[in-house]
Amino acid sequence: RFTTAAALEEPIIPPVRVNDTQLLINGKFVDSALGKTFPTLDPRTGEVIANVAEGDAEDINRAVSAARKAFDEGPWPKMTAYERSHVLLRFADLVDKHNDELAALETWNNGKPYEQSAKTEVPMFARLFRYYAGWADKIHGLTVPADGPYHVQTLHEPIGVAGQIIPWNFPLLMFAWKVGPALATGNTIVLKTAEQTPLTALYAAKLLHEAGLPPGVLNVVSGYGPTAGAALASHMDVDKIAFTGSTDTGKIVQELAAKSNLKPVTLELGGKSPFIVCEDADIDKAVELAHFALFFNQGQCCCAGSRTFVHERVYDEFLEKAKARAQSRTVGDPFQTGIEQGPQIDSEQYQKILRYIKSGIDSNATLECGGDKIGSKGYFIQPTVFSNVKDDMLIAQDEIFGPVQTILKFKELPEVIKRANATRYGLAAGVFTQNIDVANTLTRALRAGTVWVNCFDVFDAAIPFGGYKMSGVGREKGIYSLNNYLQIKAVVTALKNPAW
Ligand code: TXE
Repeated sequence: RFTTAAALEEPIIPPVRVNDTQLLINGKFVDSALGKTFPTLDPRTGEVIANVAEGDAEDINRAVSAARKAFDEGPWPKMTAYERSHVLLRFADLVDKHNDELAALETWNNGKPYEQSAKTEVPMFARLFRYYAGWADKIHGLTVPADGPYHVQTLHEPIGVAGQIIPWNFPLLMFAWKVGPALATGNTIVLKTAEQTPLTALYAAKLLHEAGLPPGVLNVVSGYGPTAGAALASHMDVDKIAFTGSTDTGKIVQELAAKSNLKPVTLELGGKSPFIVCEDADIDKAVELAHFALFFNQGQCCCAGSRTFVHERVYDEFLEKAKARAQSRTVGDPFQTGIEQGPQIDSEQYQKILRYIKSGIDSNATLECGGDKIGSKGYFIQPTVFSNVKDDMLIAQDEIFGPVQTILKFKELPEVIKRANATRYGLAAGVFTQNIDVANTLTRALRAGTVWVNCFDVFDAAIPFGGYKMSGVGREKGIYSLNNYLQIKAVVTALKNPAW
């Protein structure tokens, strides 16, 4: 039931207005230093939504100076933790109030279904800030017993100016994963948004200032990676860099950080996550969740369950149902109700996905359904399922980042463990079984930062997320994310009268 190409010719007018936008530096919207702009596009049509100021190295310099001043002179790190927590809570209330505008902007700029933006992602965005608001006044060090007449304590201090570079697949949620912990721990920030999706971060940052964030604490620079992004990663006055994006760019960011001031780096990168369906699994549930694990967000998830391993005894039944489910997926204008899948983000990703589909066909995987684009406008792709996929095919090795499910057959547990782990990635895994021993074996054997058992894509604010191997460095969300933004200072004081 694909929306007809004709229906896509007349896109629904989004329920929100956008003006041309500027950079947010030191609490003010300003033009870029060179006066450059770039168009931000509607992925439904490829047409321009607005022109956005394009930040470059000089704008990063201005933003870093503002963040530096706000850190060194305050008031942010010097405010009480309770006051900082309050700003984040007030912001979350404003997000609730502006839920529909934020959701409309997110969908317009990214192409994800409006219902997903409005009912899941914007509420989750507010939830994340409430979660981090809760941490702000609960961060403290230890008293440490030492050999000798010393009083030893640790102070958990903010690290300073955090540089953050985010991608386009979840513009608001990536903002929250980065900005939330950095603000809760008292840091100041320069955030570089993805060139495809600059709009919601600017709007959210404006609301943060309305909630009482002092100027200079959060600066948002729209712009491209090799210019603005690289300037941020290599800046000598940035104390920490956090990045989400491709593994290749993650390597560049880490190199730039090392070659400049050796700033610590956290990276959240690509994946090729296995989704393992054992012979005793509840097949209908496994089919539905394997479908969700791959097709959610147009397949543009770093943790997508993109290698569906199915036990040979249930393979035929699973395949038939997975194909039927993909064929019933509703694709169309993301502003229309009941739509499960909108367009891919941009022409580059769209072409990349179509090339992978061709590679699957050329390497003799069986194309069960889909396999083509939809319409001539925008970046819509049919939900596609390949069966008979072998481990050495490119579609089983590379991150496709699109609506393409690849189904592989397995026979035995040790075999599937070995094959599931035979990847340079290690972000996530899904396990479907009703046997507790099989589940326990798999959860321990799989080399991945998250293993979901009989569920997938459960993203609570408190659950840490991050990758093994080339899927990344460090963890975001949860208690672990706070450490990314803290320095630990040991204070050792000699005791005059140790006996007391
Ligand atoms: O990623 P990039 P792209 C994967 C996915 C996708 C592929 C390419 O497989 O198909 O990456 O996507 C900034 N210095 N993921 O090209 O380039 C860039 O401006 C500093 C997985 O969009 O990694 C943007 O803000 N920064 C992923 C951010 O990096 C640079 C989400 C991500 O862009 C830079 C997105 C440079 N030299 C894509 N070059 C996930 N883990 O969720 C680019 N950037």
